[in-house]
Amino acid sequence: MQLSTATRHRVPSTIHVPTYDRTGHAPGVVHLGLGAFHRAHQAMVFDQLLAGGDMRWGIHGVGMTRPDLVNQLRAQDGLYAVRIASAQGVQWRVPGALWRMDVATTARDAVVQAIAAPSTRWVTITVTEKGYTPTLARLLLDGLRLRQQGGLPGLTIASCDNLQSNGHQLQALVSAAATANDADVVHWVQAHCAFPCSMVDRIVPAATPEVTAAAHAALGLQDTCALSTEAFWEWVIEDRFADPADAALLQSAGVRVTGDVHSYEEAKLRMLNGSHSAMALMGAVTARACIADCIGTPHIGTFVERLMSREVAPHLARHDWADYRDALITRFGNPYLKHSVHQIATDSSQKIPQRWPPSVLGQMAQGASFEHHALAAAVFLRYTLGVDEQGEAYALNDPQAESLMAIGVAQRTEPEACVRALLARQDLWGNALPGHAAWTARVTHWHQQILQHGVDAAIQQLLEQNA
Ligand code: CS2
Repeated sequence: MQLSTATRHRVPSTIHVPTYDRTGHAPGVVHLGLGAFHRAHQAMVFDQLLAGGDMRWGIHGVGMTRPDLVNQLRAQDGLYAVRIASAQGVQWRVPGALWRMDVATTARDAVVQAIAAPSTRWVTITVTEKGYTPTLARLLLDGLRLRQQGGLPGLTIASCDNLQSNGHQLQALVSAAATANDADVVHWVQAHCAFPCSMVDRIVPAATPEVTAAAHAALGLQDTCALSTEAFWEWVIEDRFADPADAALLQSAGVRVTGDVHSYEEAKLRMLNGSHSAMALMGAVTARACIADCIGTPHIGTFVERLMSREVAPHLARHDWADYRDALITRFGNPYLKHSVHQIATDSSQKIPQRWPPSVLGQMAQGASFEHHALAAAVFLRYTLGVDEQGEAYALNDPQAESLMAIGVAQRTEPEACVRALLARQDLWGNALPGHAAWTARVTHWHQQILQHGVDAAIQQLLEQNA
């Protein structure tokens, strides 16, 4: 028997399930990018608001391309279990905020209509770094045009992806996609809609069969959509809403509403996500499956601690970085998460630009060492070979996979030319790093060490030299 509205009363009473009416109201939120993250993060915040009696936070969840998850969620009436695990213990919860589901590619009109629905107040977006395309902007513009024509109120449109100044980037994308015919909509959007920047944080790995089996055991019901996450979560959002009263509501559910999202975004992208990318690439090349395996390896753990303390922290506006760093190291080690290194290495070409270059440039400006980042960049080049140090092949899952592999393929015979070719790419490193002599020299050095002695030996050498 499967989890659904009809069976939810069978869930053991120790597990929290929604008791509010999930069908009598129209959704107030359209979420674009219905993946694991949203379901274990924002959907749980909205679940709290619904449980408190404010029925405006039901979600119309939109998968951008793939129908499988949407179909599975529909079969369960939008219900799924979340395992929340930390050193303090393990707890399951079934959030109830997901009320409708669609796929943007096959039901585009339904999504446009949802954006234009009178009940809709928010659009939240997690489409990943590579999802910020004119297609996304067009989808929003078409929905917003209908709202304007219908004389409806504006929306809060919140980008929640791991991009610096994500709200500004989204707003710029929408304006850039507008044609001469859209002039009136763009004007209306500027006057009535809000694009707050926001930083969202919770580690939510793609579900594994272990999680599905654990959900079955805990619920006594099958749940093909179950997820596993950590107890920690954070959502920091700029105080810029179409309806200013939302600030207090979100705060009541534990969201931090502030005028200064920037310092949180910056710390998260460079400390958490920057370390994640470094560990993911190291793990992929050394055949370590999960982030917990990486951080639990003493020399990788020390490398990550020093990367954050010595090369990232000096350039952060967030002063409590030492506590943040220590909390991150504990979070990375969470044994329940089984966060696959290959999942995080996915789309590295889209992630590295936000995560590493700002710290490298910060170090250069102070005449300080950027050895840890240089080694990470060298591991990235080694990763493009598509085969780990045990000889096992893996796929590069990246929009730039082809061009990266074309650069990396000759690295054993022409290592220096390959380093130069990789470091020349402005799409990865920005304008200032390509051609930088000392940066190129240090990446070349670590790349040689990696090819000759392996990633682990290179890391150990770095730690000894910079003790
Ligand atoms: C990860 C993030 O896959 C990745 O690139 O670094 O998904 C990370 O787990 C989240 O940003 C944590 O909030």
